Amino acid sequence: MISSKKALGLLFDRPKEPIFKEKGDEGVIFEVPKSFVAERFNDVAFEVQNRFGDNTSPRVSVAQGGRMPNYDQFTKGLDRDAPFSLWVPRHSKIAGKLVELFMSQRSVDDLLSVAAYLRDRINPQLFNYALSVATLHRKDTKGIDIPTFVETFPDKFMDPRVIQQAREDATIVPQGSRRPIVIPTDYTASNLDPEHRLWYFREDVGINLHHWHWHLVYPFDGQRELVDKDRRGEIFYYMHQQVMARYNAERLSNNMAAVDRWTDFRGPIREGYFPKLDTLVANRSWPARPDGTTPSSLVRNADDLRLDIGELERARDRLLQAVNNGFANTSRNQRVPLDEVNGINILGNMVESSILSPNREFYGNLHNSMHNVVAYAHDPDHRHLENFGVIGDSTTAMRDPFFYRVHATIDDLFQAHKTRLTPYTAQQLTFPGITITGFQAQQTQGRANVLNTFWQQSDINMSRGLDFVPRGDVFARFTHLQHVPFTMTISVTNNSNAMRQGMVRIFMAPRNGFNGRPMAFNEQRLMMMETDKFIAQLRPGQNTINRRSTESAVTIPYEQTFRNLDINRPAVGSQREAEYNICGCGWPNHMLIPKGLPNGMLFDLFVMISNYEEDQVNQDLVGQCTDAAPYCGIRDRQYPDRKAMGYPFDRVARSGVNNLNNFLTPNMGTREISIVFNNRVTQRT
Ligand code: CUO
Repeated sequence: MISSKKALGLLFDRPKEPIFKEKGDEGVIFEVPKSFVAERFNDVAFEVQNRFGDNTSPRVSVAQGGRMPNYDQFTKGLDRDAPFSLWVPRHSKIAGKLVELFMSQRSVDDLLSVAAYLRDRINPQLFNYALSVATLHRKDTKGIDIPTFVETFPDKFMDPRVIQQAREDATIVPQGSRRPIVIPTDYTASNLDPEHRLWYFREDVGINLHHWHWHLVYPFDGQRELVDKDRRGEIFYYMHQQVMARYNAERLSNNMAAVDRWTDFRGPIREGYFPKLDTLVANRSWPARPDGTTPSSLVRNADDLRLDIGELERARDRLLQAVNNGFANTSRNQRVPLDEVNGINILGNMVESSILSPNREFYGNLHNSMHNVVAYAHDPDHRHLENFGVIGDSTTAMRDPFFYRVHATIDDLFQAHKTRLTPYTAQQLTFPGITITGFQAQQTQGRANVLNTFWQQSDINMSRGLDFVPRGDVFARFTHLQHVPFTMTISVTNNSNAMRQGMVRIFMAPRNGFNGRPMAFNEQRLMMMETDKFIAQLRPGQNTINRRSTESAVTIPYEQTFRNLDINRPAVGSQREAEYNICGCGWPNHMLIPKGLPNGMLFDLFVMISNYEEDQVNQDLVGQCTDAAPYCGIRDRQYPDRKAMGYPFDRVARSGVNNLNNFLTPNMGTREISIVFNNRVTQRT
């Protein structure tokens, strides 16, 4: 018999296969009451179970229990085979209710019972989302294996031809003879589309997984205790701001212009996108958006979605007005100051918007509505019965070039607020007694301060998402950017007589801007990509800190992004195991640094050591998922840094500072580095 906790994790496996079909690689049999089996399988369920399971198959017995819901009432309006997105208001309401139902179960056994009952009756993506959110937030479900989304819904990440071939191989080719199926690298467009140069960023499986996971951790609607996380509005701003900084660095690496904000909500959208994805669940292709599509107001009764373009304009203007006033107004007309400490967090909740917005009626729902208007631009009144495009779903949104224009506009609003704040003084930035005397980055081989990037091919096991075909590994091989690992060495003098603790903050940004000239501070600060942050002990006198790129606090390693749960798996029952299974949010390490240029591209690497006593948040982190805190925060805990996210680059420079060098105080250092792109493909070993 296997535990209820393990069984819960298995409910994610092969989302369309019925509950009575064996689950997971071990072929676990769910023994469920007859009433759990969907009606159409009533006559065959137990015969099928006998056929597949033998006496040695592990079993889990699921009894009737828990609060059995009136699910068919609240899931009305989302068919089992429809695409699901949190940004469709009706869907997010349904999801909120389902999460609440899962959260309200009194025990893991009750949750298992309710989930097993519902699994074959409701939309599989809705089920996956709600059960993921519930297992991430319940105290008694820590450590449950939630398979990576790319394994259970591979259709959201890759060319349908790969999935078709995987099905064929799984059925025909014996296990030992299967070869990885290569996902083509340039299948969504040709070089005639200049935006296609960035396919490796937009269509990167790891980046899209990170984004999906981030939105799973930070719901904007539903129960208040799930939404109201420490600084959630600020982290919405910061994670997406960092995506923009990184995307712009990639654009520079491809000799492209900066992302253009979306300012005319009524004009044609220059950038088209043809995703070439199928939805396995809905048996439809994801809709495309031809170049020059003009967005219109949405009147989609089937989705309960009515949205005027004018609402976008009003929301943007009102938000900007609040920023310029320095306060927002609640629905009772009370002023909420947008100050240095809480302003960005409140504004983040207003812009997205989340239920924490001080006045959702007045300030609207700008971010989610922008996604929706673009997502339905090809069929705003549903006359063609088409669904949302990829930008309408957090799992796929980052594939669309227009995603970045939406977020450039959003970030502009946040920066309008940040620009109003008093610049940090040199005194605020200094850590008395601490001086950086040297700083460099070095690969194991080669010249100091030269970093190399190249292509790498890695494999993802798709077997958990290939419903209705025989079990066994089937790998898809995808190509992604990679870099040679490197080590940063920081030399620090501690001139005090005591041990000091420092918070080491590392960033990098391109040296030259889009006009080819060295950037002024206020331009370059927006392109600063956080690459690491960690605590260092500083003895009196000279100190040398070595830090490897694989240790970056911003990123998670490949195995964690793709949740290959069998590799590097910590010992059963160990503390690490509990953490290992649940940490899925985090920028993929293979995208830590930008691509650079074949002849080298100059970047400024930056380090600052601030006083950890001032930055520290006192909290117990034992057993928590702390792997990628800068972009993802820490589960159930406060953001582990008192400073504003993005510090010290979140504000404009003090007067007299016009470039990075003038900005430096003794506890900071910079180093010019070059990133060289090598156009070769290697395979992950
Ligand atoms: Cu993550 Cu627009 O928020 O996508």
